[in-house]
Amino acid sequence: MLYSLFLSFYVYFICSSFTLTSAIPSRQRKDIKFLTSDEKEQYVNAVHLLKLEPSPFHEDMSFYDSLVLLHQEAVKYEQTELPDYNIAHGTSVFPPFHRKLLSLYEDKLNEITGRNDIAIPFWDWTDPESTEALLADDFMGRGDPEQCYKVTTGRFNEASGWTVDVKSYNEEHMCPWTYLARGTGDVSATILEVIMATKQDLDPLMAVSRYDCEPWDDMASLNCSFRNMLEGYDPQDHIKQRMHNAAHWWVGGKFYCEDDKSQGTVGTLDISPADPLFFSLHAFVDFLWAAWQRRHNHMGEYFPTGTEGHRGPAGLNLDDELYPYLNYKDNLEMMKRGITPRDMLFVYNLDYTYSTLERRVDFDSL
Ligand SMILES: [Cu+2]
Repeated sequence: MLYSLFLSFYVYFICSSFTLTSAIPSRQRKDIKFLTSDEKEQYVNAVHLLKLEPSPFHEDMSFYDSLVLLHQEAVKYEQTELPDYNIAHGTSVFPPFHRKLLSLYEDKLNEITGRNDIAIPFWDWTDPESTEALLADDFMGRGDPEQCYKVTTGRFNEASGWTVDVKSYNEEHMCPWTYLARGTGDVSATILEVIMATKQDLDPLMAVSRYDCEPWDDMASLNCSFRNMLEGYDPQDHIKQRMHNAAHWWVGGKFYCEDDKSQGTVGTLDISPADPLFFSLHAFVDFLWAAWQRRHNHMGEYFPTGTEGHRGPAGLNLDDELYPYLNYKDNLEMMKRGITPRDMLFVYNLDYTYSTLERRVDFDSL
């Protein structure tokens, strides 16, 4: 009985995934709160190794720091050779840009450890239990309010050798430390309203039937832009930060350190991946995209498509190459799984899935 149930799920999955060629990927991303201590240990050790692995993209840099730099390059695109090209945040390519970044990260974690089952554990930022597991001593750890939220516990504190090596390009950056900082909820130094999503808030998100709509940025109506709602902008009120944006603000924090305004690593947009917590935060963003695709049978839906009548600005269309990945076209590792939004549409093509998707749990009952 169980077996036939499994088989029917499996057949369903084959039929519903247009480009599926093999069995369920060996990498199953799951909620941090369900990780065994062995799995946590493996993951943490692999991430530390990535910080030592040389980068194939940038000279004299570790693979890990190279990912931070790619993110930074996307954020400071204005100063680049493609000034009219569109970027990774506040636009249609927000989900595929980050799916690519996570894929580079996860592929390499497996490669350097000789494994094929290391998957990014996701932080369900609507669930206090998941948050507890995230910040626990055997995982990410916490910031100390007495030391301007310096991360002193967990597996990435200063004592464990973790360092922040990419500096923010923002002159007045407020995260100057070589160690991680996490304000976790202290946003007393910002006028922004940080509204952490609850499980109930995911229902209206999942109900939006269209991926994105004009003007393809943070002003896109939440009635027609799943992407903008997921990212966390409110076109009616820019003070309000929700969903993904709120998760960044909440973990990073914005607080007073002595008398200066400061912020944590994950709250500093350009270098936010310098905190490994970033990848778990974004794995949940990615999960929500995958769940939404499944929910609407919109596996391949993406806007703007770039076709007549649905053309968006350069850099945002389905077959446009994502910035800044397009600058690394001569690198095989970068190009292996493609660099356009179209290449990023199916998680199976990237060799991973989410355990909750496999069980076909309906989103309402998660
Ligand atoms: Cu980002």
